[in-house]
Parts: sequence; structure tokens; C-alpha cells
Amino acid sequence: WGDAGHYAVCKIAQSYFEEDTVVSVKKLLPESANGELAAVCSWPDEIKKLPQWRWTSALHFADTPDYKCNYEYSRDCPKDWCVTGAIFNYTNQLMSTSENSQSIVHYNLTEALMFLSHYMGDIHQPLHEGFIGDLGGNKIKVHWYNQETNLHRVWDDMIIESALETYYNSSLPRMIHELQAKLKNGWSNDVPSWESCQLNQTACPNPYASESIDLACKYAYRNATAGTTLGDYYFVSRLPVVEKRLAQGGIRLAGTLNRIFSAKR
Ligand code: DCM
Ligand code: DCM
Ligand code: DCM
Ligand code: ZN
Ligand code: ZN
Repeated sequence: WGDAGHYAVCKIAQSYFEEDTVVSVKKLLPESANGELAAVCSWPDEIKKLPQWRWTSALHFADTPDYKCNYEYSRDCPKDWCVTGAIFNYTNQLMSTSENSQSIVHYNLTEALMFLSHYMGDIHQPLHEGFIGDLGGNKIKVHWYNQETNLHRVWDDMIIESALETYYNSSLPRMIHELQAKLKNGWSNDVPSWESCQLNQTACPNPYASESIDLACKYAYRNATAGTTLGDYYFVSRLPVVEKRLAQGGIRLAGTLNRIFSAKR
């Protein structure tokens, strides 16, 4: 996602934090966040091109084999070097360093929190598990209405931008408010299953990656080959997918952080 998507995911997550999570997150946030996780959720995108952070740039996605339309950790996350592995890794870092444990390695838990929050958003963007051959849609040049772009950017930014302009008076807070309302109404029965993790695990990103490539094949790649002009039909039919993924990302980030910080009490 672009900045708006990450902001929405983290803002939704914040409203589902349990008390321990509110306290722990507040302690870990940098000054610049002003007490708001959402303010720093795009930080991993800001730094990923800097020489000292280039190693993080592959952690934003887990490309999958062309036209397979499925995801497997061992195949698509070699040496844990992908978004799913990063979510496990930063969860483990946040879990491991409790105040009374003598750990040899001192992780930067402020960075761990910001990476975990960002990557939990990205794993829900369907094309972040897109095909390796087209770099998750980056190589597929399309028009978004009359604007030249690529299919990846349509899903990172353009659908959200157009939704803001068309339905929300260009106000991201209004769009987030609408997603919060859907979470209390149409999606309320789904929220418990979204936020829970199987087998008493703290983080369970593998199913989220599987959902993403399934959605990429059914909605993102569908009728969007190179040179296509995407317009009203694509926008109206794909926006619900984007909205649901942002909401799921928020709920699952909250669930994961709640499990991490209640375990550390
Ligand atoms: N795990 C990890 N890093 C690995 C392998 C496993 O952090 N390279 C963690 C993730 C799971 C736990 O170990 O919480 C068990 O993983 P699984 O049973 O899914 O292999
Ligand atoms: N991306 C991806 N798969 C790739 C390469 C990139 O999903 N193989 C994502 C990461 C960014 C976007 O595409 O969200 C643009 O990548 P970059 O910033 O590296 O140009
Ligand atoms: N796995 C791994 N490294 C991790 C987490 C998981 O190698 N950090 C692999 C081994 C697990 C498989 O993913 O058995 C499926 O994970 P899950 O338990 O989330 O389904
Ligand atoms: Zn992206
Ligand atoms: Zn990213």
C-alpha cells in the first residue's frame, strides 16, 4: 500500500488495541509519532531505498510463481526473506525481549514495531503476493482512467485515491470512519475469525498471504493485461476488495500486537 493504505490499516488497528497494547505501544513509539502508531506506519517505505536499509526492501512482499495462484512458505519465502518471514521475525523480536530477560542481542523494538505494523499492511495487498514474472504487477503498464501507471500502483494507491475523491470528499479520516462502521455492522461476525490465530500462535501471516494471491488472481490480474485502460467497472468491482483487505490488515495487526503485549505482562 501507499501512505493512505498504511495509515488506514494502523488507524483501524489502534482502535482495537487492548489496554496492555496501548501502554506498550506508547512506550515504543518514537517522539515523532506523537503517540499515534498510524503516524509511523509508512516509515519502512521512506527508508527502504537508503543504502543502509536496502536489505529491508525485499521484506515488503512475497512474490509467487506465475499463474500458480497459490502461496507456500517454503517455496515463496526462501530463507525467511519475504513479508511473511519478516512478520514472524519482528513478532519474535517483540516477544523475546521482555524487561527481565537477559538477551544477548538487543533488538531495536521501536523499529520492530514499525516494521511489523507496515508489513502486516503490505501482506494484505493482493499484489504483494503477485507473480514473480511481472514483479507483483509492477511490469504491467496500464492506464488508470487517463493516467499512465502500472497495475501494482493501481492497487497500492489509485483505487484508494479514486475512492477518496469519489465517495469521501478527499478525506481519509472519512474513509477510515466508514471502514470502522462496516467492521461494526456487515463484517462484525467475521472480526473474531480475522483476529484470531490458529494453534495458539502469536502471528499467523501464512493464511493472509494465501488469501492475497487468491484475490490477486480473481480480481487484480483479471481483465488487467498490459495496455488495458482500467476505469469505472474495474474501480467499482475492486474497491470492495481493497476496503476489506485494509480492514482485515487493521484487525490482524491489532490481534497480533494484543497477543504480543498481553504475553509480556
Ligand atoms: N519460526 C520462526 N522462524 C523460522 C521458523 C519458525 O520464527 N525460521 C516460528 C514461527 C512459528 C513457530 O516458529 O511461530 C513454529 O513454526 P511452524 O510450526 O509454522 O514451522
Ligand atoms: N513489489 C512487489 N514485488 C516485487 C517488487 C516490488 O510487490 N517483486 C512492490 C513493493 C512496492 C512496489 O511494488 O510496494 C514498488 O516497488 P519498489 O518500491 O521496489 O519500486
Ligand atoms: N515457517 C517457517 N518459518 C517461519 C514460520 C513458518 O519456515 N518463520 C514454515 C514452517 C511452517 C509453515 O511455514 O510449518 C507453515 O506455517 P503456519 O504454521 O503458519 O501454517
Ligand atoms: Zn506495493
Ligand atoms: Zn511496503
